Amino acid sequence: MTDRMSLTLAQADPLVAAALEQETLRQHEGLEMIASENFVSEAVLEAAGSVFTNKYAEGYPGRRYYGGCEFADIVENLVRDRARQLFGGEHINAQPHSGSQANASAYAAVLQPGDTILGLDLAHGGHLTHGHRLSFSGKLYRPTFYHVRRDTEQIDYDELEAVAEKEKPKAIIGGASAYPRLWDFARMRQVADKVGAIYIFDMAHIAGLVAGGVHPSPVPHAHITTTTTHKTLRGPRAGLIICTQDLAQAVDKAVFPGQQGGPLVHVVAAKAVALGEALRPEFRAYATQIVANCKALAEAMSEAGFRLVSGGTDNHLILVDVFQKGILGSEAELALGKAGVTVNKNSIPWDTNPPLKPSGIRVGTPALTTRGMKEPEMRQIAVWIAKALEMRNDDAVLERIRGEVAELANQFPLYAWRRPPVAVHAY
Ligand code: DSN
Repeated sequence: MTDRMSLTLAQADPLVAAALEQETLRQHEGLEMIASENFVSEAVLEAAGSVFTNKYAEGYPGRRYYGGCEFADIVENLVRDRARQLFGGEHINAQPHSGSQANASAYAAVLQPGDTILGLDLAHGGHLTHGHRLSFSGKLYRPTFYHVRRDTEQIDYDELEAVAEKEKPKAIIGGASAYPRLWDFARMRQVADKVGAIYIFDMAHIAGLVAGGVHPSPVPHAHITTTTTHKTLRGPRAGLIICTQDLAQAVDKAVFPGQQGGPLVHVVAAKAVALGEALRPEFRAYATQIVANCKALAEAMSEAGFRLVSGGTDNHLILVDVFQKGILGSEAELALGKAGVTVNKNSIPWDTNPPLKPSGIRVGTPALTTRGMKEPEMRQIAVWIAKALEMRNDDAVLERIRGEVAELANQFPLYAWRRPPVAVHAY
């Protein structure tokens, strides 16, 4: 070991250490309401920052292209076993580095370039990898789309069926990144069977709710289910694939060597830890509270006069039509950021504004629920959001709200090793 190898981060690289310190403070002092984000446990963090990062393990447990993989095999097998226990699928691929790579692998396993796919339009809540023209999915395959209905703003399954019959897709893709309602998995599978398509469901946003038993599961219906592990599932930033046994070999080959080289073994280890946590009874209570919090937030936002897309929520997020009050989503995101509430601007279905200045914001409860916040805090937060949006051009008001937000956040501490200072940190 050279001397430099044993330095702490602060000694070795003060610039990175300072950025990390600031990010830690930001996470502690603000209210994290980006629907796709969460806070992992100390155990997940420890596994993700472990010496497994040093290991190459191309191949699969028991069939590696490198020596010294016996402990990598243990953690990868734990992911497979725990995911099977949690979600009930026949085969698990534990290696995707991300949700996008999980989707790319799922498609590569069952499609040829040029094949037609049918996914939810990004502008209606879908995801880039479900066929958007700028994503590999829209370049490599021929994308077609279904939408939400204008009246209910919920998935238009009749349209989906009509498009499927006309376009004869090889794969029908379900799942979304900004959809607050339940899915009709059985109806989608019925349509897929009718037109001879593979049914792929990307449950990235709702995986933790499915694991916690508070959301129906797509796994019994879909041929392939993909997910990220870092959203409601509260694991490390990564992906996972669940499929039927007959597709196992094609999926495994599509991940490695098709899409990826060596798995990130430290992240695989962290996935194992997170899945172990999700199997515990406390996780059911956590998932239940995410949804209860979201419903409380939805109600309070409605009472404050905001229109919610689809009128409410069944899951962990709401989509607020702020443009109905003459506010752009981009303005709302900025004002709320100044007030210490982190959300993202988001298009709403049938949006008349462009994606960078859309009509909505997406607000989610998974991260704050991890901090232990419940319905009363959600109602208080709705009051702050309404006030910050009304006074969006008054920096003094936003700064005052930021102080109140930090006070609340400090009552729900995150990581024990880094308590925030009492005063609001200026960054
Ligand atoms: N970018 C993620 C989200 O925020 O929903 C989806 O991958």
